[in-house]
Amino acid sequence: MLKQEVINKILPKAAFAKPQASGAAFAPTNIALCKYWGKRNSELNLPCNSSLSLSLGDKGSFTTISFTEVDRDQVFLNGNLQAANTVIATRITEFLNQCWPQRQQFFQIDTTNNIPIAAGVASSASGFAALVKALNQFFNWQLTESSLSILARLGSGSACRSLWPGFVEWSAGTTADGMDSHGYPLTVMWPELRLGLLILASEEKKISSRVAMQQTLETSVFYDHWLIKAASDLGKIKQAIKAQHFTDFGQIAESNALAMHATTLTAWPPICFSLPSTVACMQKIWQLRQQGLAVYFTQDAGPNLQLLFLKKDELEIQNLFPDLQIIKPFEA
Ligand code: 2P0
Repeated sequence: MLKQEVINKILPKAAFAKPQASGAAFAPTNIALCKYWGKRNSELNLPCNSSLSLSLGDKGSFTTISFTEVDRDQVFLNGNLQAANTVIATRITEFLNQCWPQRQQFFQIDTTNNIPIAAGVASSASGFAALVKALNQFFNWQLTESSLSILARLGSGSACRSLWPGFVEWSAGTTADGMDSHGYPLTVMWPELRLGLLILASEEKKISSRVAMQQTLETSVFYDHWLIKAASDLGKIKQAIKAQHFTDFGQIAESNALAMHATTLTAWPPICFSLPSTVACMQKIWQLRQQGLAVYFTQDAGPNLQLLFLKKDELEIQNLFPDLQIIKPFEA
């Protein structure tokens, strides 16, 4: 199995021989500004296109890992034991089985997310990133950040960007084993940048990102155009970040999100992540921009929007969107 070969390339020999008492680590949630949408290899979560994200400072997952005497893995989320058949427990156990085949030892994994699940921001990204960091500490692997990023990607694609704060690029890579497909931090800081979480619905998604991106790749006639635009957007947004040119930055991010959603709408069966309230908020944002306010949005695989704006407009935007949860990605 290819995944096993990749894991064997990354982990040191006798990787599980010398456990510490426990491992503990934090990883931030990230929001993509140039989206990852579509895989060239589903087993390894290798993307068709490179992407770029912004980590949400101290908002994310804190995970501890230790051995348990119980004869199966125990996954606690925010203090609550998750049933073994839940998506989260199954994905973690499968991942641990792949890292350590034929293991006789089981783990207790405690994850606390300090961003509410209802916020509609993916927790699998920070969750898998924190898990591989905690494993790295527990077994004293001393892996490089790039190796940790590859390992996190095998759990969930977007997790490979959650190893660093700030802006992170995930290079799609070209090799079959994906050893060149991992995150790279951008050195740019942008202290005035703000990201607002606009929660429009918190019920569970009807379709997972994993299924939706595959369905899109297989059926949308726009998919090839998406790949061309994704490459172009990535180059342009890196320039806008470097120049701290906010309106270019916001426009590229918003346009990229809308293009991703255009591909899902043109998939068959069609996938529409937006609700009427999502569209109403988009129209409100477009109207505010016409009135001169520099506010843009991005949208993940769900109905919620994430607003992009600068510190100087923070008060005005908070008044316009009273429920907005404002994140300062570059301020403690
Ligand atoms: C992203 N999303 O770049 C894109 C944009 C959602 C919309 O990555 O199958 O949970 O585990 O690799 O990473 C969400 O998909 O999917 C995602 P898998 P993942 O953030």
